Amino acid sequence: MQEEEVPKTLKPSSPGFRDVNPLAAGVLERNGVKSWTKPAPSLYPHQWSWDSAFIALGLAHVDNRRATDELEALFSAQWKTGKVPHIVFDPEAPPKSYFPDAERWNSNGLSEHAPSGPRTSGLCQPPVHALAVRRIWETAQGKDERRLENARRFLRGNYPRLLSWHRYLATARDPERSGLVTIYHPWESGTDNSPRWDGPLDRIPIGEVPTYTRRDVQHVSDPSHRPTDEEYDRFLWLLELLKRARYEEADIYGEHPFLVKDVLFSAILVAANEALLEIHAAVGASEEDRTTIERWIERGREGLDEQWDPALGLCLDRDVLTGEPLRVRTVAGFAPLISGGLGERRVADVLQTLDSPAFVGNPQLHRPLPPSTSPGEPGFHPRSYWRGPVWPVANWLLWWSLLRAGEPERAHSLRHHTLEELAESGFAEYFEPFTGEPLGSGEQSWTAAIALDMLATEDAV
Ligand code: 2M8
Repeated sequence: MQEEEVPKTLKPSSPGFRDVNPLAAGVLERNGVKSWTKPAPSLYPHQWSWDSAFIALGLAHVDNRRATDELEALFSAQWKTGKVPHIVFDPEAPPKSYFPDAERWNSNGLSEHAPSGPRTSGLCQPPVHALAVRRIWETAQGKDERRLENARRFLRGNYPRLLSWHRYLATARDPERSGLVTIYHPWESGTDNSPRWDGPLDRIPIGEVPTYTRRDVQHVSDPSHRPTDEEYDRFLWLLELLKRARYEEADIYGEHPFLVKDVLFSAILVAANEALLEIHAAVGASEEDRTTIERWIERGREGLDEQWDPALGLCLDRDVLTGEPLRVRTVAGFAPLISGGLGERRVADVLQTLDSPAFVGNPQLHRPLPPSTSPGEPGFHPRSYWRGPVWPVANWLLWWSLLRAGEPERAHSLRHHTLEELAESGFAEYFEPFTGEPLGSGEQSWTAAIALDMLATEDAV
């Protein structure tokens, strides 16, 4: 059994967290594979979509070339439909190191839309990419002409790819034009075993799943940090159904048993569309495109507004098949903050929930950082993956959204406590909320990447 490196404990934090910066850059360096970066040393040996976006965002501050290469590698595997696949497989990764592997997905064997070169999964993940492209552009400002020209060229090359990616999400994934993105699998949400998905998953009768061996549990010190075998059976059954539909959107939409409007995914798309508008302006694209992107933003915000639950003070996912909201309190409920454009009243409502004992105001927390699932939820588990642990990458999303919403004090607190957690315990994948114990993989790339981005951003308070 190969065990993941125990996260390194960093030197005690110093003012400004100076030690964190080189250590975070070192994690990204060590996880580098050719021109892209794997999410973790052994647990995740391929390229993951939203991880790469966060990684590029962090790399933009230390190595612009690697930041652009990261996204170039990912987008070279974009499907003909515009979909950016959630995993791009490395043919040279150690055999049997990750499951489900390229053979099990068989996406290019089943779908004419899959890219002919790189082998990929058949799903996608939240579209953080435009935020990373914008960061690459921002960090090039004020630099020498060559760097600026490289960034300009990169933007020009990637604008059409981003546009077609967002168009895919706004159409194939939202045939109802609700402004909300439909996901086909919990893996698409990125919050795989979140109790958000318990209700819709429980209703699905599991059929015959071809035998398989889990590889993920071999890479962590304790399998209880990972999803359970029952959850994996459900994940693998949904994958079988997607394969039977040959990853055809219309067929999936007609018969798949897991179709959910994901508010976190949808809110990230709105934020990404805002970034795309800036990229659009920088490359001087057409008026028609601008109108389209503006319409997507407006529709996204309206759709999210309809999912607001005043009693919980959170935004809720919706099960497309029952039409019912999924009443579970998780960090995804802060989606409106991420999509932005809120009135004062809604901002106040969201902040009240964030500060409440259901989240950051819980007196038992090790640090005032949001647990991925509220400790008050029956599905909460402090050590199990997206069922409760604190995820630095989720902290980043809220920190960035709070800054944008003009809430520097709360943003400062999230930044400070996140960096303090990493300085104390290393760049783990996630943390136990009541003890701060590092869990999952050590040396997780996106944890290091968000630290670099937080460190590079002036602390306003
Ligand atoms: C986790 O998901 C993968 C499947 O995609 C897994 O558990 O094997 C999630 O945390 C996901 O959000 C993340 O992108 C991925 C790689 O870090 O790991």
